[in-house]
Amino acid sequence: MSTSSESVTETSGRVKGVTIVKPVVYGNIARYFGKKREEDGHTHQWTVYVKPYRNEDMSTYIKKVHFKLHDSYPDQNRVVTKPPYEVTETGWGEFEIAIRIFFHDSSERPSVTLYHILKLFQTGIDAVPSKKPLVTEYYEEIIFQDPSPLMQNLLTNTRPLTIGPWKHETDFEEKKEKTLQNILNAKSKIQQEINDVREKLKLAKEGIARFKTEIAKSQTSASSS
Ligand code: SLL
Repeated sequence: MSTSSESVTETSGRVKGVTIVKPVVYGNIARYFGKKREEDGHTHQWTVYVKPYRNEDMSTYIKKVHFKLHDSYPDQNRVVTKPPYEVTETGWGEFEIAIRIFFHDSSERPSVTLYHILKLFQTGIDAVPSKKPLVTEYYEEIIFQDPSPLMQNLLTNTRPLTIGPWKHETDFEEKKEKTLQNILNAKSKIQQEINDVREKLKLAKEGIARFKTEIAKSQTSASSS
């Protein structure tokens, strides 16, 4: 969370100059039954969730979370009013889930929606049906710009969610490092290509200059003969 140093509460009821960032992790975990279930054809049990990136009880500022499931499910709109913000179901197919987050102070912003494609099946080269749970989750940030004084208070006075350690399936720090490294590698590769092209351009220019002198020379010698 970052709070800038200068802030004033304006008559608009907003604390100008304050930005509060709440990092979250959302996604799903899925477990294959090992076979298709006779009675309904379901193949997986899954849980879709949104949770804090750091150990904090988000119910201080979150009022409820709506998970909008596929039409093939009864009561598609699942409402969760306290942590853990998650829905567990069984099924056979993948589809997009809208995760809509509502805050205690609705004047703040009506809601924030995250979209997640429920992932049940492993894809890629090592895709073998496995009983090992498949986790597909992402990092995201909810940003509060110039919050209301109430919301600022709720956002900054959070308690830890658990007393124990707080860990995610995905090592986001490692992912960040790798992504950063990839960007740096790409940057140096592009710099190298730019240098190569510059070098070629320089040689081409020198060639042109040489030819021009040759032409000029041959023209003077031709006219003087
Ligand atoms: C697909 N477009 O065809 C997707 C839709 C829907 C998945 C997937 C329902 C389970 C039930 C279920 O798994 N729906 O209630 O019977 O892959």
